[in-house]
Amino acid sequence: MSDETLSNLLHEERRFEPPAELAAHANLQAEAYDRAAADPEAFWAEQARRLDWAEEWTQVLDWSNPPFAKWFVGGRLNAAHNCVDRHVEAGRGDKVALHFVGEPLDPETSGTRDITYAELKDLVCQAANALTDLGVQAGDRVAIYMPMIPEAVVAMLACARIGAPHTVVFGGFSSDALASRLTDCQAKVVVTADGGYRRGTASALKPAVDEARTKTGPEHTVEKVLVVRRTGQEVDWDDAVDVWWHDTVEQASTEHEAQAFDAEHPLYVMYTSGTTGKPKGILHTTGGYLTGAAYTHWAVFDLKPDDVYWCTADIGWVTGHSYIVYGPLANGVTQVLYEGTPDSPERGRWWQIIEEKQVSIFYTAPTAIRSFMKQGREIPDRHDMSSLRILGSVGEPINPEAYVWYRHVVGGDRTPVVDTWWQTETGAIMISPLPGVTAGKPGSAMTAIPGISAEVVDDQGRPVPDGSGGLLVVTAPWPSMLRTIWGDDERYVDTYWSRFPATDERGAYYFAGDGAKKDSDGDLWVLGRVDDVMNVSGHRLSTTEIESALVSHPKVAEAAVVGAKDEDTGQAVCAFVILREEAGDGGADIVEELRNHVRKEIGPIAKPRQVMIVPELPKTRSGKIMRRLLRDVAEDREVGDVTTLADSSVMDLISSGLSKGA
Ligand code: 6R9
Repeated sequence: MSDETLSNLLHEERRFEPPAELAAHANLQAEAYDRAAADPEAFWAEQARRLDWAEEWTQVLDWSNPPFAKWFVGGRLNAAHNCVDRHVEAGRGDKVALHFVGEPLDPETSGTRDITYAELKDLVCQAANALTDLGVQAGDRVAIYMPMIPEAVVAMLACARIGAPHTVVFGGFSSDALASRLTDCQAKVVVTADGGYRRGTASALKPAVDEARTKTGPEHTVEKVLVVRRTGQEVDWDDAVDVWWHDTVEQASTEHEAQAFDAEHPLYVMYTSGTTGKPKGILHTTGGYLTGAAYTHWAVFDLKPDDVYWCTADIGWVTGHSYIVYGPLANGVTQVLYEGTPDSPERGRWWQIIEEKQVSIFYTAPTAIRSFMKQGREIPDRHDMSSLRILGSVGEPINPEAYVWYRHVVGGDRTPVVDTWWQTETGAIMISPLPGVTAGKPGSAMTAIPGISAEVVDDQGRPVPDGSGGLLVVTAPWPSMLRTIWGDDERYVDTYWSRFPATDERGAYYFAGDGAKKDSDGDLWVLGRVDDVMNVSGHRLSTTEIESALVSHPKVAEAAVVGAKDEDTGQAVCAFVILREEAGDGGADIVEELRNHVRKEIGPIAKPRQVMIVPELPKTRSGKIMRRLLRDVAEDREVGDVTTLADSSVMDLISSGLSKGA
């Protein structure tokens, strides 16, 4: 990364000190960093004691066969017991676990209700009994393909309870995507629903399962499909395979003895896209993962017993696993579970829910924040959100302007913003401010949290000096790290551990695939995937830097930047921009205005060759911009595979707008 470029953009002078009250009572204080660094294993053992163990471990970490880690060796526990039963046993059975808010406003069909920990325990026990009756045993894989309804959480915990690793497939994925996952992990049972609600209408799920079963090839492993009746729509039925949730789970006993499993027993497989077409099945195990999820949720959100927490992710994404199901429930929190979209039936829906449920901790993605910025602050301003005390961000680098807007408009300038960097592979938050300790800088994920060792290194694996950029690595194993790629140990080693193998001086580093920089204070700025780094005339430019520069222009709501092949410069900067609503069409000179704005903000080298004003950007279901598709447009190629887009028509919208000469 050229230092010149970096020092130009990352010139962020704004600092937000933690509110005094929060700092005084923060769960973690500044001393935790040194304490954890002095003896990481003792620190992690302390965190593991947040959980109930049936048998304590004999060794905190076995790293004798890197990169295959074993944490809390010999320990035994049950994840579902930790997320549910122990809260009931401690007399907190009446506490609300889930404020479920169903999508339809009609109370008849919405299913909107509160579920206490005692009720959740009964539901999980019933589902565990029903799955056992369907033949599921410890070690068998169960796929979950469901809308965001309480039964999805129940199904996950029921699997955990009986030691059957689940694989949750996002409900918006196609039958092909589902089939490839069912085949890869050889699922025995699929839990699904007839359908779910989306923007007020019922949309079907079960047909995709039926179709996927026909595509899973000769070694067809799916024996049973367990179906929740959610929308009441017509479904095809195969008596040999399909069973209704209400005929089985709801009839089952609420008594179920949770058996303890080894700390390294597989908890779940979560598929995530890699650089090749075949998705990677990221394997997480029980003790270390649950320790990481519970500890980070407690520390990073400064969780207190009376908090009302809301994470807007879908459970089909790792954020839903760690920060809706396992972390929050292990910590016994009250949380909102919302089935719908942010803008249905009207644009203020999220803010209305925050007001109504008195949400105090809110965790969402930059892409959502930018789309609210685009709509203008009048919409959030209609709601009283004074219950909020901490805001979180995850999924992409948050542009400084979006961070400041989030803090100011949503948080009323009272709330620290925690920009949390982590991955499906890391299982839990790795780099983030601590809300009661860190003076936050807009756009920076700041430092590795206590217990985690991260570094920015050059191509040789040498730490870069403050003020320069390089590759983000994790330098020591951590409890919630992935254990392997399901069925493919070699790919696990190649993908994550071969870029910086062990040398005489040090062990191997975990290569995260992200570029990052250390600013002059040594704080970290994650710059996005390294494949998003462009090289323009020999200068390395980060897409995020240029996007942030564009978003800092008052007319811009959102921007995506790609490097397109260029005969002269190797690559050239191409920007796709969505304007804020109040900016209208931006005026006749909008393109030049934006090109010059980037030139002024970063420097001539970053001035986009092209700026295209578009109505939408192509995003995955987890809100990440698919730059690969934009690169196809920028390089005038046929647009590639769009099956993982949240809305596959977006590319048509973009192409048709551009061909009309926009
Ligand atoms: C949790 C999650 C992981 C990738 C990661 C990085 C990007 C996530 C970020 C961030 C900058 C943050 N990412 N959080 N980049 N700042 N706070 O998103 O998991 O879907 O596996 O994506 O997302 O590029 O490598 P996952």
